Amino acid sequence: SNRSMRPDRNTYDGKRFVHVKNPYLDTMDEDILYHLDLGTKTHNLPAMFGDVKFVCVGGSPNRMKAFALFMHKELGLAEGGEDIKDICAGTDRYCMFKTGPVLSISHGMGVPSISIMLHELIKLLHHARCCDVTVIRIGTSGGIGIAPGSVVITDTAVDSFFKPQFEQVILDNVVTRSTELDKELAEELFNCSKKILNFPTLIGHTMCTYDFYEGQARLDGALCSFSRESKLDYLKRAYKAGVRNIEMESTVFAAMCGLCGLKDRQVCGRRSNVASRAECAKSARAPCAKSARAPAAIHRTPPRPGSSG
Ligand code: R2B
Repeated sequence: SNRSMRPDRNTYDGKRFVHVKNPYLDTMDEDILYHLDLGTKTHNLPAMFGDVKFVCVGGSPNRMKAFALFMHKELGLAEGGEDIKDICAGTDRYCMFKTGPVLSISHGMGVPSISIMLHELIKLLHHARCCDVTVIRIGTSGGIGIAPGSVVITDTAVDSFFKPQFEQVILDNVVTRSTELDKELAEELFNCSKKILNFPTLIGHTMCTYDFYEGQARLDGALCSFSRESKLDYLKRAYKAGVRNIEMESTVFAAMCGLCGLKDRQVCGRRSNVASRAECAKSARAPCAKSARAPAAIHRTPPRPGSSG
Protein backbone atom coordinates (compact mmCIF):
# COMPACT_ATOMS: atom_id res chain seq x y z
CA SER A 1 0.00 0.00 0.00
CA ASN A 2 1.23 3.50 -0.63
CA ARG A 3 -0.40 4.70 2.57
CA SER A 4 2.12 6.11 4.94
CA MET A 5 1.88 7.02 8.56
CA ARG A 6 4.30 9.75 9.54
CA PRO A 7 4.31 9.80 13.32
CA ASP A 8 6.63 12.80 13.38
CA ARG A 9 4.08 14.95 11.62
CA ASN A 10 0.95 12.93 12.29
CA THR A 11 0.02 12.76 8.65
CA TYR A 12 -1.82 9.83 7.16
CA ASP A 13 -2.90 9.56 3.56
CA GLY A 14 -1.98 13.20 3.04
CA LYS A 15 -4.20 14.28 5.91
CA ARG A 16 -2.83 16.14 8.85
CA PHE A 17 -4.19 15.09 12.19
CA VAL A 18 -4.17 17.07 15.40
CA HIS A 19 -1.71 15.56 17.83
CA VAL A 20 -1.52 15.65 21.57
CA LYS A 21 1.86 15.39 23.22
CA ASN A 22 0.99 13.53 26.37
CA PRO A 23 1.86 9.81 26.77
CA TYR A 24 -0.54 9.47 29.69
CA LEU A 25 -3.63 10.23 27.63
CA ASP A 26 -3.53 6.85 25.86
CA THR A 27 -3.52 5.01 29.15
CA MET A 28 -6.64 6.76 30.42
CA ASP A 29 -9.94 4.97 30.37
CA GLU A 30 -11.86 8.19 29.96
CA ASP A 31 -10.89 11.76 29.16
CA ILE A 32 -13.12 14.38 30.68
CA LEU A 33 -12.94 17.84 29.14
CA TYR A 34 -14.00 19.50 32.36
CA HIS A 35 -14.45 23.08 31.26
CA LEU A 36 -16.25 22.18 28.03
CA ASP A 37 -18.64 19.77 29.72
CA LEU A 38 -17.70 17.02 27.25
CA GLY A 39 -16.00 13.64 27.62
CA THR A 40 -14.94 10.56 25.67
CA LYS A 41 -17.40 8.28 27.48
CA THR A 42 -20.35 10.63 27.65
CA HIS A 43 -20.16 11.97 24.10
CA ASN A 44 -19.48 10.55 20.65
CA LEU A 45 -16.82 13.10 19.80
CA PRO A 46 -16.00 11.82 16.26
CA ALA A 47 -19.70 11.98 15.34
CA MET A 48 -20.16 15.41 16.89
CA PHE A 49 -16.96 17.08 15.68
CA GLY A 50 -15.24 14.84 13.09
CA ASP A 51 -16.03 17.21 10.20
CA VAL A 52 -14.59 20.35 11.84
CA LYS A 53 -12.14 22.19 9.56
CA PHE A 54 -12.06 25.67 11.07
CA VAL A 55 -12.01 26.70 14.69
CA CYS A 56 -12.48 30.39 15.46
CA VAL A 57 -11.81 31.49 19.00
CA GLY A 58 -12.44 34.83 20.66
CA GLY A 59 -12.81 36.24 24.14
CA SER A 60 -16.49 36.85 24.72
CA PRO A 61 -19.34 34.31 24.60
CA ASN A 62 -21.75 36.78 22.98
CA ARG A 63 -19.32 37.69 20.25
CA MET A 64 -18.62 34.04 19.47
CA LYS A 65 -22.35 33.37 19.28
CA ALA A 66 -22.75 36.34 16.94
CA PHE A 67 -19.90 34.96 14.85
CA ALA A 68 -21.56 31.53 14.69
CA LEU A 69 -24.83 33.13 13.53
CA PHE A 70 -22.88 35.11 10.94
CA MET A 71 -21.21 31.90 9.68
CA HIS A 72 -24.56 30.14 9.63
CA LYS A 73 -25.84 32.78 7.21
CA GLU A 74 -22.65 32.92 5.17
CA LEU A 75 -22.65 29.16 4.69
CA GLY A 76 -26.33 29.22 3.74
CA LEU A 77 -27.21 26.55 6.29
CA ALA A 78 -30.88 25.80 6.58
CA GLU A 79 -31.57 24.64 10.11
CA GLY A 80 -30.88 26.24 13.43
CA GLY A 81 -30.26 29.91 12.82
CA GLU A 82 -31.33 32.04 15.77
CA ASP A 83 -31.72 28.92 17.93
CA ILE A 84 -28.11 27.96 17.60
CA LYS A 85 -27.24 25.80 20.58
CA ASP A 86 -24.34 26.26 23.00
CA ILE A 87 -22.62 22.86 23.05
CA CYS A 88 -21.01 23.72 26.39
CA ALA A 89 -24.25 24.91 28.02
CA GLY A 90 -23.60 22.57 30.95
CA THR A 91 -20.76 24.81 32.07
CA ASP A 92 -20.54 28.58 32.17
CA ARG A 93 -16.78 28.66 31.65
CA TYR A 94 -16.78 28.74 27.87
CA CYS A 95 -19.37 28.55 25.12
CA MET A 96 -19.14 26.65 21.86
CA PHE A 97 -21.21 26.71 18.68
CA LYS A 98 -20.93 24.57 15.57
CA THR A 99 -22.06 25.70 12.15
CA GLY A 100 -21.18 23.11 9.51
CA PRO A 101 -17.40 22.66 9.58
CA VAL A 102 -16.84 25.81 11.65
CA LEU A 103 -16.51 25.70 15.42
CA SER A 104 -16.80 28.97 17.32
CA ILE A 105 -15.55 29.00 20.92
CA SER A 106 -15.08 31.67 23.57
CA HIS A 107 -11.87 31.69 25.60
CA GLY A 108 -12.29 34.40 28.21
CA MET A 109 -9.53 36.87 28.98
CA GLY A 110 -5.84 36.24 29.35
CA VAL A 111 -3.27 33.46 28.97
CA PRO A 112 -4.49 31.11 31.74
CA SER A 113 -8.07 31.21 30.50
CA ILE A 114 -7.31 30.59 26.80
CA SER A 115 -4.73 27.97 27.77
CA ILE A 116 -7.27 25.84 29.66
CA MET A 117 -9.66 26.07 26.73
CA LEU A 118 -6.92 25.18 24.22
CA HIS A 119 -5.83 22.07 26.16
CA GLU A 120 -9.38 20.79 26.03
CA LEU A 121 -10.05 21.95 22.46
CA ILE A 122 -6.90 20.25 21.14
CA LYS A 123 -7.81 17.02 22.95
CA LEU A 124 -11.34 17.32 21.57
CA LEU A 125 -10.05 17.66 17.97
CA HIS A 126 -7.71 14.73 18.58
CA HIS A 127 -10.41 12.44 20.04
CA ALA A 128 -12.76 13.45 17.22
CA ARG A 129 -10.02 12.49 14.70
CA CYS A 130 -10.28 15.83 12.95
CA CYS A 131 -7.79 16.52 10.17
CA ASP A 132 -6.53 19.58 8.31
CA VAL A 133 -7.84 21.98 10.90
CA THR A 134 -7.20 25.72 10.80
CA VAL A 135 -7.51 27.67 14.04
CA ILE A 136 -7.96 31.42 13.98
CA ARG A 137 -8.25 33.75 16.94
CA ILE A 138 -10.59 36.60 16.10
CA GLY A 139 -9.99 38.73 19.11
CA THR A 140 -10.00 42.33 20.16
CA SER A 141 -6.83 44.30 20.81
CA GLY A 142 -5.41 47.80 21.23
CA GLY A 143 -3.59 49.22 18.21
CA ILE A 144 -0.20 50.96 18.36
CA GLY A 145 0.46 53.70 15.83
CA ILE A 146 -2.09 52.43 13.34
CA ALA A 147 -5.29 53.93 11.95
CA PRO A 148 -8.24 53.52 14.32
CA GLY A 149 -10.44 50.60 13.31
CA SER A 150 -7.65 48.71 11.54
CA VAL A 151 -7.57 44.93 11.54
CA VAL A 152 -4.19 43.48 12.48
CA ILE A 153 -3.28 40.05 11.17
CA THR A 154 -0.50 38.71 13.35
CA ASP A 155 2.65 37.39 11.74
CA THR A 156 4.44 36.82 15.05
CA ALA A 157 3.23 36.89 18.63
CA VAL A 158 5.75 38.47 20.99
CA ASP A 159 5.98 38.84 24.76
CA SER A 160 6.34 42.08 26.75
CA PHE A 161 10.05 42.15 25.88
CA PHE A 162 9.18 41.95 22.15
CA LYS A 163 10.55 38.39 21.99
CA PRO A 164 8.80 35.74 19.87
CA GLN A 165 8.42 33.31 22.75
CA PHE A 166 6.06 32.06 25.42
CA GLU A 167 7.39 31.13 28.84
CA GLN A 168 5.43 28.32 30.45
CA VAL A 169 6.12 27.47 34.08
CA ILE A 170 6.10 23.67 34.36
CA LEU A 171 6.63 22.37 37.90
CA ASP A 172 9.34 24.75 39.02
CA ASN A 173 10.97 25.18 35.61
CA VAL A 174 10.44 27.87 33.03
CA VAL A 175 10.07 26.29 29.59
CA THR A 176 10.39 28.61 26.59
CA ARG A 177 8.20 27.81 23.61
CA SER A 178 8.18 29.30 20.12
CA THR A 179 5.31 31.56 19.06
CA GLU A 180 5.74 31.43 15.32
CA LEU A 181 2.50 31.70 13.38
CA ASP A 182 1.63 30.45 9.94
CA LYS A 183 2.86 33.08 7.48
CA GLU A 184 0.99 31.60 4.54
CA LEU A 185 -2.32 31.87 6.33
CA ALA A 186 -1.55 35.46 7.33
CA GLU A 187 -1.00 36.32 3.65
CA GLU A 188 -4.14 34.48 2.68
CA LEU A 189 -6.22 36.41 5.20
CA PHE A 190 -4.59 39.63 4.11
CA ASN A 191 -5.52 38.93 0.48
CA CYS A 192 -9.13 38.29 1.57
CA SER A 193 -9.20 41.65 3.32
CA LYS A 194 -8.22 43.44 0.09
CA LYS A 195 -11.48 42.29 -1.47
CA ILE A 196 -13.53 44.05 1.19
CA LEU A 197 -14.21 47.76 0.81
CA ASN A 198 -13.18 50.07 3.67
CA PHE A 199 -11.54 47.34 5.68
CA PRO A 200 -8.13 48.68 6.71
CA THR A 201 -5.94 45.64 7.38
CA LEU A 202 -2.26 45.15 8.00
CA ILE A 203 0.14 42.40 8.98
CA GLY A 204 2.30 43.00 12.05
CA HIS A 205 3.56 41.63 15.34
CA THR A 206 1.11 41.28 18.21
CA MET A 207 2.32 41.76 21.75
CA CYS A 208 0.77 39.58 24.44
CA THR A 209 0.76 40.84 28.02
CA TYR A 210 -0.28 39.30 31.33
CA ASP A 211 -2.03 42.44 32.51
CA PHE A 212 -4.46 44.85 30.88
CA TYR A 213 -3.41 47.98 32.81
CA GLU A 214 0.22 48.42 33.84
CA GLY A 215 1.25 45.54 31.56
CA GLN A 216 -0.12 47.47 28.56
CA ALA A 217 1.28 50.83 29.70
CA ARG A 218 -2.10 52.23 30.72
CA LEU A 219 -2.21 55.16 33.06
CA ASP A 220 -5.73 54.46 34.34
CA GLY A 221 -5.48 51.27 36.41
CA ALA A 222 -5.73 51.06 40.20
CA LEU A 223 -1.95 50.95 40.21
CA CYS A 224 0.39 52.91 37.98
CA SER A 225 4.07 52.92 38.75
CA PHE A 226 5.53 54.66 35.70
CA SER A 227 5.42 58.10 34.11
CA ARG A 228 3.63 59.22 30.98
CA GLU A 229 7.06 59.58 29.37
CA SER A 230 8.02 55.98 30.20
CA LYS A 231 4.73 54.81 28.78
CA LEU A 232 5.33 56.64 25.49
CA ASP A 233 8.92 55.44 25.35
CA TYR A 234 7.81 51.81 25.84
CA LEU A 235 5.09 52.00 23.20
CA LYS A 236 7.48 53.66 20.75
CA ARG A 237 10.02 50.90 21.34
CA ALA A 238 7.28 48.33 20.83
CA TYR A 239 6.32 49.98 17.54
CA LYS A 240 9.96 50.04 16.44
CA ALA A 241 10.18 46.32 17.21
CA GLY A 242 7.29 45.74 14.79
CA VAL A 243 4.43 45.53 17.30
CA ARG A 244 1.17 46.88 15.90
CA ASN A 245 -1.29 45.77 18.55
CA ILE A 246 -1.48 44.48 22.12
CA GLU A 247 -3.68 41.79 23.58
CA MET A 248 -3.52 39.04 26.19
CA GLU A 249 -3.65 35.59 24.56
CA SER A 250 -1.56 35.38 21.37
CA THR A 251 1.70 33.87 22.68
CA VAL A 252 0.17 30.82 24.35
CA PHE A 253 -2.24 30.44 21.43
CA ALA A 254 0.68 30.35 18.98
CA ALA A 255 2.80 28.08 21.18
CA MET A 256 0.13 25.47 21.89
CA CYS A 257 -1.31 25.28 18.38
CA GLY A 258 2.19 25.02 16.94
CA LEU A 259 3.17 22.14 19.19
CA CYS A 260 0.02 20.18 18.42
CA GLY A 261 0.20 20.20 14.64
CA LEU A 262 -2.33 22.90 13.93
CA LYS A 263 0.12 24.33 11.46
CA ASP A 264 2.13 23.06 8.56
CA ARG A 265 4.36 24.72 6.07
CA GLN A 266 5.56 21.59 4.37
CA VAL A 267 2.50 19.88 2.98
CA CYS A 268 2.95 20.30 -0.77
CA GLY A 269 1.75 23.86 -0.76
CA ARG A 270 -1.81 22.67 -1.19
CA ARG A 271 -3.79 25.16 0.77
CA SER A 272 -6.75 22.96 1.49
CA ASN A 273 -4.43 20.45 3.08
CA VAL A 274 -2.49 22.92 5.09
CA ALA A 275 -3.53 23.06 8.70
CA SER A 276 -2.54 26.39 10.01
CA ARG A 277 -3.45 29.19 12.28
CA ALA A 278 -3.35 32.93 12.49
CA GLU A 279 -4.44 35.60 14.77
CA CYS A 280 -6.69 38.25 13.42
CA ALA A 281 -7.27 41.04 15.84
CA LYS A 282 -9.49 44.03 15.51
CA SER A 283 -7.94 47.21 16.73
CA ALA A 284 -10.08 48.20 19.68
CA ARG A 285 -9.52 51.92 19.56
CA ALA A 286 -12.04 52.76 16.89
CA PRO A 287 -14.11 49.73 16.14
CA CYS A 288 -16.16 49.50 12.98
CA ALA A 289 -19.24 47.50 13.72
CA LYS A 290 -20.70 48.05 10.28
CA SER A 291 -18.38 45.78 8.28
CA ALA A 292 -20.11 42.50 8.82
CA ARG A 293 -18.13 40.54 6.26
CA ALA A 294 -15.14 39.64 8.33
CA PRO A 295 -15.28 37.92 11.68
CA ALA A 296 -13.04 40.41 13.38
CA ALA A 297 -15.44 43.25 12.58
CA ILE A 298 -18.54 41.75 14.11
CA HIS A 299 -17.97 42.98 17.58
CA ARG A 300 -17.61 46.46 18.94
CA THR A 301 -15.10 47.08 21.70
CA PRO A 302 -15.18 50.42 23.49
CA PRO A 303 -12.17 52.68 22.98
CA ARG A 304 -9.62 52.15 25.72
CA PRO A 305 -7.45 54.95 26.94
CA GLY A 306 -3.77 54.34 26.56
CA SER A 307 -3.97 51.51 24.10
CA SER A 308 -2.08 53.34 21.38
CA GLY A 309 -0.07 55.91 23.22
C1 R2B B 1 -8.34 41.81 24.40
O1 R2B B 1 -9.38 42.29 25.08
C2 R2B B 1 -9.40 41.66 26.40
C3 R2B B 1 -9.15 42.70 27.45
O2 R2B B 1 -10.11 43.71 27.38
C4 R2B B 1 -8.35 40.60 26.35
O3 R2B B 1 -8.90 39.30 26.31
C5 R2B B 1 -7.70 40.85 25.07
O4 R2B B 1 -6.70 40.09 24.63
